[in-house]
Amino acid sequence: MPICLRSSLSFISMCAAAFLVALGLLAQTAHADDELLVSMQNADGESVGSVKVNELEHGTLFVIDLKNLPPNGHGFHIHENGTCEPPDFKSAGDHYNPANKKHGYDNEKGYHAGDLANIVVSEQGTAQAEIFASWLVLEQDDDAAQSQGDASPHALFDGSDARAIIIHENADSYEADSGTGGRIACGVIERNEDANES
Ligand SMILES: [Cu+2]
Ligand SMILES: [Zn+2]
Repeated sequence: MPICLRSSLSFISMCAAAFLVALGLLAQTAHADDELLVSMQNADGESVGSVKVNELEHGTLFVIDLKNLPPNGHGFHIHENGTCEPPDFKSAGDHYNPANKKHGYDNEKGYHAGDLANIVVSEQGTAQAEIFASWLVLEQDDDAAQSQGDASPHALFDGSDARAIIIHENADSYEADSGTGGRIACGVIERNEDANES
């Protein structure tokens, strides 16, 4: 901004205004990049709704809006591979587990970074819920990781551009044997490409 080098007062204030506008644009861009929309599909390749993955100041929020699912509780996890091949969705691999833990919130050797809370589907086949994971961020911030030491959050895209959200047949017991059974829906969480360009 060569205009900023001029010393007249009016140019200085114009320069400050241009800088503030630029800051505002930057903030907007950063916010948009922090929210990813995941389309969920069932074993027949039909849509069962969506999940918004939204990085907040202190963790990651999953905003769930689902339909056409069987009623009652279902395990809801992040799996390591960002590929959803129906009908069994085994392509998504195991639970995302960068810290080499065991499964389950109620397991003394647990839990996986990809372990999330169950969703409950209504008699109408719909589910609206918000699940917050304080231990997850989208991208690793190196400065934050150093200052927080062992308590540093796990970055969803550490070592990969994509992960999967899986919905299981049964509710998760939160114990070592999750009891969740088969995989009934899958969606790919993909890194926002715009974030890499800026
Ligand atoms: Cu799972
Ligand atoms: Zn797990």
